[in-house]
Amino acid sequence: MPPLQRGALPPVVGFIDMDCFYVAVERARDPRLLGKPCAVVQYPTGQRGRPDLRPEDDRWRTGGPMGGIIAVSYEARARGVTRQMSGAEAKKVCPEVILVQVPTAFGKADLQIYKDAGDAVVDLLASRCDATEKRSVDEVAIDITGAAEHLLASRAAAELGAAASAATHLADSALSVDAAKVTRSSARQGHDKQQSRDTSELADGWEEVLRRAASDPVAWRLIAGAVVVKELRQQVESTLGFTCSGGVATNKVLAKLGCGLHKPNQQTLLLPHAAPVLLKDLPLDRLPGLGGDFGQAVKSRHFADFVSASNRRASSYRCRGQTC
Ligand code: DCP
Repeated sequence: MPPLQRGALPPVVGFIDMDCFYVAVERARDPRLLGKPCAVVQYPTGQRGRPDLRPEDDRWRTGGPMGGIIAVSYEARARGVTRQMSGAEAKKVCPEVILVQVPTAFGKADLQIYKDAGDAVVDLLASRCDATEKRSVDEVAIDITGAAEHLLASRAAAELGAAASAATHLADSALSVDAAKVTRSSARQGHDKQQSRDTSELADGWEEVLRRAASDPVAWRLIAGAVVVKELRQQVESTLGFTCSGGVATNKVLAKLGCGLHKPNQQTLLLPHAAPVLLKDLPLDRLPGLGGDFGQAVKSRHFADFVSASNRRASSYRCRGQTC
């Protein structure tokens, strides 16, 4: 294994995104929901004087007024339920779906149980990370450089390679490149490719990666980082009962991008050489920060739906600016 040169190499960055988070929190509170198609719905607005529903109250809704869906279990996604639907629409496409309303306090949504669960995840991750950065209620970027270096110093290379390759997709594998081609909205709905977990496809490319990593300290550290993320994800599940997906790369943007490629309960390693392969056909809206209105503005400015096309247009603008 190549010698470590702390400080001279890029950091090892992980990204953790909880799977169907509000549903997971409800499932941890009520195991009857486990394995079932279910969704969390907002409280009905415009209904003054309704009694609040505390977290411990029966919050299952079978009919009547309810708000829109804000979180969907993967079992319900497979049956056609999406976040854009109302509770009634969800019941139409999937009559067996269980709808759980968010708790309310003082007539408004009370999101404390979800915030507390997100904080518990961050606290647990912090115990083994150099730094944590909460990016949303259920997303955390983690600096795992120290933990990765510790593994490199304490475990055999073959053991690390075997552990990483058994649990981690490579971001430039055929399966990942295919997964990257879908837009953010279909990714959210859990498209087929994203949910596939064929182990032969998972192994695709790993032999070559491990061979090359023997003379590439950056890659070795990232491979060790994949093992750290795998262990952290296992710890989150065994301690808190939530599954999550993970990404590993040398920066937050790429780690998050990798994380979103394979969900739920999977993880992806984005080695430096894989970035151009992955970015080539990536829909612009898959890039962190470009999912909403700003992404739409960038798309129309560059007349481009894909990262590669937008790059080409951006360089041709620069070129024209320099009269070349
Ligand atoms: N959420 C919300 N309103 C929205 C979107 C999300 O209240 N319009 C809440 C419910 C989600 C949580 O935030 O569970 C996290 O949102 P994500 O977009 O990360 O989606 P999920 O975690 O539900 O699903 P996935 O497994 O696709 O990440």
